[in-house]
Amino acid sequence: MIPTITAFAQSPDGGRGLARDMRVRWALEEVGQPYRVRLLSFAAMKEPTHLALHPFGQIPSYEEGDLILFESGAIVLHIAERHAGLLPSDAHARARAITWMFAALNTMEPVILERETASYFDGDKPWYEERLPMVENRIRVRLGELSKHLGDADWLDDAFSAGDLVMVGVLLRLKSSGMLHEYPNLSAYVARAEARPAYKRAFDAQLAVFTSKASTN
Ligand code: GTB
Repeated sequence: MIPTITAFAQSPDGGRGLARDMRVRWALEEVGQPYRVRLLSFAAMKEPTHLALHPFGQIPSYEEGDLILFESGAIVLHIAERHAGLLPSDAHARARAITWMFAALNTMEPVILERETASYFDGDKPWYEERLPMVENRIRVRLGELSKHLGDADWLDDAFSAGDLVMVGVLLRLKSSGMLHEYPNLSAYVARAEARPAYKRAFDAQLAVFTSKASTN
């Protein structure tokens, strides 16, 4: 059964692949699973039809027959469990890969999101410039720890896994900040992931939504 995911009809990031449908597209591409995309306006995301799929009225959602999922991490895990290619078969290695998914979402993403939230909501406040270095230092603590763990390895735990996919999805949100460059092994890690053919296919697919819209406007 071909699953259907939802994504922004008008990508606020201009197709830079930062919205969370990108992780799901990438996972589907890694395992070679075709998928359909339903594009939603911001208004449609809050309408009952979509709220029946996603209680928080967000993207992405995932429909596969009578299975309906939301939360990008849960969707990636579902895809990884159903198809070969994103989770090792060894039980311990599999548990470690899932641990890295949680680490990306629960340990890395919150501090990275705090920086974005501060800029969106408090960027015009007089104390913003004073607060930003504190927010960025909390990110640096986590990046430093992650960098130390990665060392000179290619991936977080031996072979590429869903843990790397979600971690890179999170780290990409820092790309425009320049902070990743302070950790050359993390920059190289992200670049290695972006060079994967499945990543490129997913990136191009989400970009096409934006470029095809831009060309008709
Ligand atoms: N925890 C959920 C998950 O992982 O799936 C979070 C889902 C989420 O935040 N979805 C966002 C959304 O639907 C889109 S990805 N927002 C609309 C709303 O909440 O009403 C977040 C996002 C949005 C925009 C950019 N950007 O422009 O760069 C990047 C990321």
